[in-house]
Formats: sequence, C-alpha cells, structure tokens
Amino acid sequence: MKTALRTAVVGLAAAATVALVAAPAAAHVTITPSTTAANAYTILTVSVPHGCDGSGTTKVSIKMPEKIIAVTPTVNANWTVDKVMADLNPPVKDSHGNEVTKRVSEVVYTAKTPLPDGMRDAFELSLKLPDAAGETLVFPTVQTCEKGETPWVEVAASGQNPDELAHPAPAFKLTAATGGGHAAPAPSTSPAAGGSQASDADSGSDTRSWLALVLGALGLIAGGLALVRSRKTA
Ligand SMILES: [Cu+2]
Repeated sequence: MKTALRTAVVGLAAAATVALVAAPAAAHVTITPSTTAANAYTILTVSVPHGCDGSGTTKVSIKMPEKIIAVTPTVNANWTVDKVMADLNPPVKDSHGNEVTKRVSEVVYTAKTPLPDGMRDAFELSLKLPDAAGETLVFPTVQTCEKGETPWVEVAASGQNPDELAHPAPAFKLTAATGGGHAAPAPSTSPAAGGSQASDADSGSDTRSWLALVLGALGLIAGGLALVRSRKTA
C-alpha cells in the first residue's frame, strides 16, 4: 500500500513538472487577429515574447501574404517602423474605387534600443483581410537580435501539428465573412476563434497551466494523506 501511494505521488509530481516545462514552447512570435472574418477589417497583434537564444531583439520583419494590399502599422515608442512596398501587377481597385498599383509586402520594426530577452513587446497592424474564407494566411517573420536571428518561417505540412515546428511562421485561417462594414475594428483583446497557430498556442498554454495546477494539487493531497497514514501506523 505504502509503495503504491509513493509511486502515485512521484507519478503525479513528474506529470506536473512535464506540464510546467512544456508551457514555454508555446510562447513564440505569434499573430493574434481581432477577427479572422474574410473581407473584414482586423487588428493583428504581433507578439515578441523572447529574444534569440537569450540575445535581445533589434529588428522584426513581418512579410505580408500576397492577398493583403494595404497595412496601417501602429507606432510603438521603442521602435521605428517602415513599410516595404511592392508593385501590384495588375493593379487593383480599393474600396473607394481608386486604382492601387503598390502593395505593402513587409512591415519592419527596428528597435531604438534592443528589447532584452525576458521582456515582451507587441505590434498592432490594421488591415483588411482578403475575401478568401477557409484560406490560411501565413506571415513569415524574421526576428533579428544582437547576436544572430530567428526566422519564424516554417509552415506545417497538411495534417502536421504546427506545435511540432521549431520556428512556426505566424498564421491563421480565414473564417466566413460576416458582412462587417468599413468601420475600424476594436483593438484585439483576446485570441480570435479560428486562428490556427496564433490562438491554439495561447489556449494550449492555458490548458497546460491549469493541468499543472490540478496535478500539483493532487500531488499535495496524496502526499498529505500518506503523511497522516504513516503517522497513524507509527
Ligand atoms: Cu518561443
């Protein structure tokens, strides 16, 4: 009986540790859209939760999917921001009927002072999502650091779990259009439904934290019981 209990306690403690250790992996450079509805205006929050293997971040370059034409980056006092333009061939018409010949192909945030590892920063991009429900938008992002860089550009093969990738490219899937108007979207407060690598990552770590908590509590109870029992028999 005693050994069975001890094994249970050790097992629970080990499981709790695994759950805790696994949690950090989810904190990669990610994108959280305020909405994923096709053809809607959205705010994308690009999160940078750590550096490159301990080195501080000096630049973050976010490539835009082909179907995204215009982007309005939010300024951030710690960084300068540039839009890299590319020719649109053929040109397209914007929602006001004007001809657009160039698109924003990349947004580059450059740090005024390096963002230390262990500190987080985030950028918000306002844009209109393409009218392509069901399509996954991928934002290959290169994080440059004082030492080295991390290319968040890996895309999961179909059926592959993005969490298996070492450096997944931020991405999310477009959902059905909601017929939303031209009004500016509310800033992102929570991970939107349907975001693939973005929102799954967040919910995964919450679940893991809860799991670790529950397992930890169970471990404590089992330990306490063992103690009481051992006192009784002594
Ligand atoms: Cu990470």
